[in-house]
Amino acid sequence: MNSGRDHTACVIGLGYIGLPTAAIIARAGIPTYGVDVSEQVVETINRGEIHIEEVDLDGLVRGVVQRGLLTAGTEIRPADTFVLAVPTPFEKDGNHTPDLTFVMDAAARLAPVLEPGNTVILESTSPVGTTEAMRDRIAELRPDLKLPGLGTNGREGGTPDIAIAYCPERVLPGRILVELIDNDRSIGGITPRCARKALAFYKSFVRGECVVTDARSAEMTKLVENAFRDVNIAFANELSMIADTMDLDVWEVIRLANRHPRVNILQPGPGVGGHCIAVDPWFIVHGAPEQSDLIRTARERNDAKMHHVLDRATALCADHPNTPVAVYGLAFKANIDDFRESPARFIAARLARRFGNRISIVEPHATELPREFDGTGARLADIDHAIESAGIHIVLVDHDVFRAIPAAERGDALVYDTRGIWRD
Ligand code: SAJ
Repeated sequence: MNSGRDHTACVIGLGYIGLPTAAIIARAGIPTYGVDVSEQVVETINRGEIHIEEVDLDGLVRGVVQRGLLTAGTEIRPADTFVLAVPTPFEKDGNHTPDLTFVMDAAARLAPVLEPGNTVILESTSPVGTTEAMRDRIAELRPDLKLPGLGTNGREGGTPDIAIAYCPERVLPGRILVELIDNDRSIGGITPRCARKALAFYKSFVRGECVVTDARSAEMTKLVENAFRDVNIAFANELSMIADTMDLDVWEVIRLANRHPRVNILQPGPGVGGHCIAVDPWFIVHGAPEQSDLIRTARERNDAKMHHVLDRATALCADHPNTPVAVYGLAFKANIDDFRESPARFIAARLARRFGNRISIVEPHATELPREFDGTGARLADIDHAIESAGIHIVLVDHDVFRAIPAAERGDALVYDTRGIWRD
């Protein structure tokens, strides 16, 4: 692919993945147009500003907008390569059924602007078969185009007009800009030719190795990566619950076990949060419910850990009436300001509702408490105040600033440390 001015990209969905991706493509010199349904998001980006927090993203977006390489709008426009980075949540049926509405809607809005020679890439985490379903939706709306993997589509042989591929991202929040460039990528074409076209596109801004495969394998790879991590965290969380009943220090046991050359146990915590690891394994379970016992059980164990922590924290507070309690952390993991889908936030809010003004929440990444704390009497406190005033400390997030609190400062207060950061 020619990454010069004659090639253009259109990124659909300007969220946590779409915006950084659009900015990186633009920085590679490819004029990029970003599309989002939110007018506010579009206006913010066109001013050179950002609506999400991510390390170094502000400067990057400002730069590419100023240079005219990134613009945003609410309507899809013609381009050479389209990248779809829209959400794939669950349906609201309580059964963890994948909701593909955003992908299919984006495909339907994209179909009218497609021209022969275009490449369409789905990046959203998706159940196996979604890329083909997206292709089928486009085929319905554009019978004039020859799409890949559909035989001759009523015509004689020849090369498909459009290339379609699935290429998942695998970036870690807080390191998105680095990992977008340095991580290896799976490039899954509906046909090998589709993979080749998508490969050429990613090669223009990815330094990691781009490994070519088929679309269904690439879809499953993404789900498997996060299910692998979920199962391994579930193992650590289950160990921690076993250790609690046996009165063992789980971190000591893990530290020792991990000295085995082929053992690498992850860290227990108050449950698994975020928008990926707690969600994606269900896409596998939904696709093969009879065969995915282990993956489903791991999910359930990680959710159970959150309730286990809540029960123990509640008992600790109830057993020591009138003792002020400091709860450390609301984020879904260390050193980020993302409080969505966070077990810490769930546990803290339940404690606040039960114990009211005894509870101080310490969260350096928050300027105010989320709405569910309204009326509970709980308040946001700084670290110094919490350490000096609380008789019970409950650690839910392993932010570095919490890790750095020396044992001497905590005195003889009671500690429930779900992250194992205060073991000194
Ligand atoms: N956690 C533990 N113990 C651990 C590791 C993590 O309790 O030893 C918890 C964290 O506290 C957090 C949750 O798991 O609540 C998820 O955190 P994470 O750092 O494992 O992952 P995410 O959700 O930030 O990002 C994951 C990554 N996937 C893998 O590492 C396989 C990332 O590479 C993916 O791109 C991302 O999901 C995604 O978008 O799918």
